[in-house]
Amino acid sequence: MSALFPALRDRSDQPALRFGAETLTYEELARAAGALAVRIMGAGRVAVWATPTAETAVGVVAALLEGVPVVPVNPRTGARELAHILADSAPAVVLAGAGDELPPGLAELPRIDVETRVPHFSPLSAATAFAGGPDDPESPALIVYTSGTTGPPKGVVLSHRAVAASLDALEEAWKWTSEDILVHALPLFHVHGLILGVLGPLRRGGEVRHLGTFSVEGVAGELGDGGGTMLFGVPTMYHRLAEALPHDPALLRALTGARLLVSGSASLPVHDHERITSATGRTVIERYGMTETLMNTSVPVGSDPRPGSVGLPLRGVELRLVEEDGSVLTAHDGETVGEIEVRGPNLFTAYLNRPDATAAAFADGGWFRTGDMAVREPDGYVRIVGRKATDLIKSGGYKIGAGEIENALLDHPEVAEAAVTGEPDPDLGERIVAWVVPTDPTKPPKPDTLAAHVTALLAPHKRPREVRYLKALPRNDMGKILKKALPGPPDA
Ligand code: MCA
Ligand code: AMP
Repeated sequence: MSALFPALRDRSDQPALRFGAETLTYEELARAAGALAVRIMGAGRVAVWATPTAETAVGVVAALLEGVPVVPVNPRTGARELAHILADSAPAVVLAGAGDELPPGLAELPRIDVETRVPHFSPLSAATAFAGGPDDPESPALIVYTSGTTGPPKGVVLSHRAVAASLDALEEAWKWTSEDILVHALPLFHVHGLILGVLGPLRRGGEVRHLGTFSVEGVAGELGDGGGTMLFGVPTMYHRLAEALPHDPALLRALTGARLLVSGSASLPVHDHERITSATGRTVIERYGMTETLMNTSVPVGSDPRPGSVGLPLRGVELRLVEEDGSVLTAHDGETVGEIEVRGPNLFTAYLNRPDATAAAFADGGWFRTGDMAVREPDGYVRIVGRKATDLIKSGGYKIGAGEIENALLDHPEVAEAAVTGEPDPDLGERIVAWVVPTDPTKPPKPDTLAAHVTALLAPHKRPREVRYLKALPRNDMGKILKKALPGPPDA
């Protein structure tokens, strides 16, 4: 197939990556990634300790050049989640920054410290960097873990074909060029931050500037006058920007001066859209994607503002709405709700080691069932109205399964029964609420104790933000927990 990052061949001194004070030009990236690619030659899979650093970007690019599948690992991952990912994906090597301390499980693997400063090409590293990746577009590029309603996260196998197709469809929808400088602060172990946010600019031959962690000041400093032309963020980030806008003239200038503001991973509330547009005159463009499908739809650049809409299917993506019984909805009436199914070159290959789950995810004809419920407007625009599974929570743009948190809570000795729900939250979209029946009702576990317990086993973003105590969970005759019968929030 054609190279994923053709700009590496130009050996230019154009900036490719900037993480804080560290900048790598395309020439420097080609040298660093080429040298590393040679060192991982023949490795089955590599885990990348996905800190928000240039080392992560170099590690991932090297593996893609060499055709070695990458498993990005959340550097805040808890012990149980990490053990599952390692057992499931069986990486041969871990790539990390020189100073990174790795947790048990990863620390025992053969390790290569990623070097970002490599002064010369060797003949082999140059050949690898310029060859640009495996011949077979179906080769696995990345395995990204994503939560389901129950059980541990599933590894989504994404091919070189899927990555290239999705990024190229966005080139068209967003008029994305090598002139663009993308600013973001997204984590690098998911599709949004890593594939769109790092591989996207590199495929275009443009630049990515990563802020390390999200802050309003960081965004204000890098966009507009700072040179950044595009901003990618989850709705929680745009909500925080909307909150700050009325008293932050630097932010106002920055957002007004950017070419493109893109939100995704969850729906951006209309109120936040409106606050940003009325202050800046700019429209935030929403796009809709999923780990399994990469990007499906986007509001095209230059179209009229459509708050609440995720736009039109991207080039090459077929999208339909289906009813519960599988029949296809033909009405584009803005009212009839159906489940979104998609088909196209952007789709994943399989769930790793899970042929059952892979088969269940597809309807006849290769249509992937997204689980997202939507309507289509008469002009074809898609509006997402909800999700099929109530046990999937989107908090801060992260997808989190209620079941994995319930299992973690039940492992705490002071918890006798547990249920987890998502409740509306103005900042996070949804916040995780744990309903707990204490083992000893006179000594219930403290909320912080349970949050720390879930953080240690799973990840900080999966921790309950609130804990409510009950004498018993509502259950039906079969003993199944009736989440709908749980009382509302105290002030509801
Ligand atoms: C808090 N912290 C803790 C604990 N509590 N650490 C350990 N133990 C605890 N008990 C730390 C955190 O590690 C973090 O540190 C800080 O406190 C705040 O953490 P948190 O509360 O999680 O932050 P937040 O305010 O909730 O974060 C908001 C956020 C974040 C920045 C918007 O949710 C985020 O980055 N979301 C992006 C999600 C995303 O990329 N999703 C894409 C997947 P520190 O301050 O040092 O960080 S969806 C996708 O890919 C599809 C394809 C799509 O469509 O895009
Ligand atoms: P993930 O599994 O983490 O890749 O998250 C994918 C899910 O995020 C989708 O199935 C949607 O539910 C949600 N999502 C992504 N982008 C949007 C958006 N722009 N509007 C609403 N939901 C979105």
